[in-house]
Amino acid sequence: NKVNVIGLGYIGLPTALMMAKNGVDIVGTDINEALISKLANNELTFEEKGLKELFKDAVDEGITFSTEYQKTDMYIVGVPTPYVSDNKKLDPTYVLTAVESILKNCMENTVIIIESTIAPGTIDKFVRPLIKEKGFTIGKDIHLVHAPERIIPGNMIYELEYNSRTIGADDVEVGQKVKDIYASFCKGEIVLTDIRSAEMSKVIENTFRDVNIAFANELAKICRSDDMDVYEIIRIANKHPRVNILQPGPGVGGHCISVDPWFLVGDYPDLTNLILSARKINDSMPEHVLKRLGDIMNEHNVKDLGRVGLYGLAYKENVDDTRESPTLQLLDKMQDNLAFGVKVYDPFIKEKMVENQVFDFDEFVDNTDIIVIMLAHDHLKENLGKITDKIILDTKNLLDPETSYKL
Ligand code: SAJ
Repeated sequence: NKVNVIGLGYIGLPTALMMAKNGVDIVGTDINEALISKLANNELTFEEKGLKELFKDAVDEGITFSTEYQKTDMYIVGVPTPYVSDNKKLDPTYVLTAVESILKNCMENTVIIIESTIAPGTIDKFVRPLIKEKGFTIGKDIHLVHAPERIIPGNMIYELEYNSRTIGADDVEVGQKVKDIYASFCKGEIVLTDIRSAEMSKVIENTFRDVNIAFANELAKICRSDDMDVYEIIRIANKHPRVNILQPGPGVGGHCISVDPWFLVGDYPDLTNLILSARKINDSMPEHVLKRLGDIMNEHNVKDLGRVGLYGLAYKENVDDTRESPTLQLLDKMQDNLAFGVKVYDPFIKEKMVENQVFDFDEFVDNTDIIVIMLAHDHLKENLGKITDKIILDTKNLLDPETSYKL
């Protein structure tokens, strides 16, 4: 049977391609006409290791793309799940719009699989009432499944194939049927559970990482306050068989780790002291970088922010996604505190997003005295020789401590 994948962004597209490559009959649907015409012209919409090859294989296997929802009995929904900026609660609009459109098109006995990350309870609170309101019976006309994605940008294709997955379903038989489809490409363990457990486990996975990064970031601040080398200290502590501290950095970006913990804080405000603190620590890192930069500018008597360059605009290494990027957060803070003019360069970002963005690396280097390494893209590792004579604030511990300032 045919599967209609709804939403062809960072998650929906690789998933659709991977399924198609492995023999599932797939139509990818997105309401964005420009995106569909690009895909139909064999053009990709973002960069990701191995995506081009996978795309070619999927096209050879017959994947098609459309702006229309298909008439079928299985849908996978991978649409954005943003949060409302003031209360940080999930905004389920895109998911609900997709489900509503499915209901207008679907055949009998339809399975709707939601892959988008959603706040625990979203299916009970929003999706079930919508389906009932439209006159369908859940468990008879419509079967609901939550199969949250787990792939990491930068290594998505590999992780699609090898990660374990969770399938939350109301009905074990339906869960098993969906599991068989995912097993067409997924070599990891596929765990069957109920929908709420699937929602919650996905959100706590990202929360776990956020809390652990916050621990590393707090250590960086403690060590800075007393002039200790946090990287050396973490390296030594991690020799302990049960200690595995993550790396401090200029902030936590991306649309997952910096967002999902808020769903828990929003719904359980009295029970989330640790999770809220972690969010605050990670969100404070751009400010910490800014303070470090101010100190370094004073020390070297650099007064003109126009001579400062930020290397990196994406949210992390070797991706072209800028959502919740620490550099964007830093620039926001700068506008409040200091005169503007700082230069920004990122080899992955080819369109203008911020003031004073430079598109040529040599030009960026030639016009700056202080460079803040916000990201350690492979591109920078290959070009380190070009920045050796600069004053460098290295938030990613790429360089020798003798030749650079650290967080
Ligand atoms: N970061 C640090 N220090 C670290 C590790 C990461 O500061 O030691 C920063 C990164 O620079 C970045 C942010 O954290 O700004 C998040 O990056 P990430 O690589 O940890 O994770 P994401 O957001 O790209 O992907 C996460 C993954 N979740 C987990 O590892 C638990 C991925 O598996 C999920 O599929 C994805 O969220 C998602 O879509 O939910």
